[in-house]
Amino acid sequence: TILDEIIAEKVKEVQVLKETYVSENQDRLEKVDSIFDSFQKSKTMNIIAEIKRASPSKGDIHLHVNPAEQAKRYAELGANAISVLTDETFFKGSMDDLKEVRAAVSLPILCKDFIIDEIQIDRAKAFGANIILLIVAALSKHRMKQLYNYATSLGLDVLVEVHDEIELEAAIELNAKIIGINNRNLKTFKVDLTTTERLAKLVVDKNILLIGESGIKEEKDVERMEQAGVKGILVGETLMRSTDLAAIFNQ
Ligand code: IGP
Repeated sequence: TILDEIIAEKVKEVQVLKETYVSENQDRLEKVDSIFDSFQKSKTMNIIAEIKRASPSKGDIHLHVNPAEQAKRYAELGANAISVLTDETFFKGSMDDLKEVRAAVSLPILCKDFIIDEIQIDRAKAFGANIILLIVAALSKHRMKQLYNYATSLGLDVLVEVHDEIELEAAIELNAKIIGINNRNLKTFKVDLTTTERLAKLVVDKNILLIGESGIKEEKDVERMEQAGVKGILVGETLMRSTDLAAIFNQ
């Protein structure tokens, strides 16, 4: 599957990173509050707006976007956090995109990548991320737990991504506080908003923050996510393709 391919590539990247990465000075980084409380408390839907140049399923989306300008625009229009796709090989993003976004906005930033090693977490933090993504489908239970504990020990929020009932159970077992329900199956690329509707119902613990991810295009999709009970949505393609962002955010 594509996910296997991506993970194989990440294994190589991590090898190189371990030989070359020198940790950066983090003094310049500002502290931002965890999204957990602010998202849980707010009465309206929280939006995590994504910087996504391209994807394996859609090809180029907005390849030459200026990440800092796009993030500033998202922030002005009321986004609650920014997600930056940092994978280079499959999504044409970069850690420099993340760094530029960090310099441009003071919102929480999600480093959106396929994390399989602690060194990627170190780097995400050093480049200014506040939240990292861990994908249940991409990790063994044991590694998931290690990486989760490592990230939280560094003061990062962790968005634990699930796509089906079994993965959701693993996330709950892990005691994940923030769970993202991905409407896109990373193995087949099929998008189905009923994924969030189905899985959100199974989360009875009110102390878990739920985020609906992927395939959100129209107002009625946002309403469906709201009805499903998630407190936040992660939107990439629709925002990246839009020529009238203000109209979308004002809906
Ligand atoms: C955004 P969309 O359909 O709005 O562009 O989706 C986001 O959910 C998607 O980019 C995503 C993703 C991921 C990308 C969700 N989980 C894991 C890469 C890896």
